[in-house]
Amino acid sequence: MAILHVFDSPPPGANADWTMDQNWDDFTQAEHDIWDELVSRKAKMIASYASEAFVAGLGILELSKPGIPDFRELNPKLRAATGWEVVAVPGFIPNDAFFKHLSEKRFPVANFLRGADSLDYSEEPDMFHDLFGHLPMLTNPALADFLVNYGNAGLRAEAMGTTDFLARLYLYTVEFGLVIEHGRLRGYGAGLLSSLSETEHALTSPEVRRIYVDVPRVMRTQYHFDRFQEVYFAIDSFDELLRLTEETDFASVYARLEGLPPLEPGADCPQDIRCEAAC
Ligand code: HBI
Ligand code: FE
Repeated sequence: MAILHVFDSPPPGANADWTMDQNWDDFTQAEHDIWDELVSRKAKMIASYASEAFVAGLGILELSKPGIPDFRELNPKLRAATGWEVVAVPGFIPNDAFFKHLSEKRFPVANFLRGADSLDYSEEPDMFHDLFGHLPMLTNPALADFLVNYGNAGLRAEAMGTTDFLARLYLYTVEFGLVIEHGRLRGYGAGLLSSLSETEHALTSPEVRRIYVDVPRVMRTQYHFDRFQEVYFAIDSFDELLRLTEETDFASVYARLEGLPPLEPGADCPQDIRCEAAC
């Protein structure tokens, strides 16, 4: 499937801020069935490999209930947990609009679902990735606050031209992050948990680098778009992730990194602290 849902300006049906009606009543039975199949394919993997916070969030939001979630039912549950809500958008939206929504506790959700021919892999983030992958963690207060800070940092980074550095932080935490729980390694990243084979690779492969998160190190490290990551960053808790980002002056990190070449995804750094926890 080609990348089809990227826009330069809001398409018909979308507002100036890129939001649109979810039009839940327009989803077909075939689409609800695809959703149910996607959920059932993930269940075992989530139970074995996902963070407790993710599993708790799935329960709070009842995301495993049959059918595509109706935002009119979903939003009251999410709001009660952390004050966040979801808004439907047509697909991949410009950085500034994306950051503004996050800074105001609105998580943009692509309003289309992958086809029955791409159940195991969707080239584009669709509503299954956005809802099932991202929303559970948005019931976690620390992760939810982290994402507000990320949105605000994004608005500043857009003005400074340093979004690429910041985007790596999102990629290596919100999309591919690992967390240590009760001495065991678990996944909480939405991009990671959307793939059983990448989750097993990230948590168990001896080839993979698993290191403790370090903001400048993360922001300097390039990532893969089209294959498994070679490095994953682990946190001890979501409070730690939030604290780290609150205590780091991103502007001075960007200034330092501007003068340095980026690191390859598989780079080895002497300062890296390897994470020894097993899955
Ligand atoms: N738009 N819908 C959507 N989803 C994203 O994850 C997203 C986006 N626009 C910009 C963006 N992500 C990223 O490039 C920023 O996080 C850097
Ligand atoms: Fe995502």
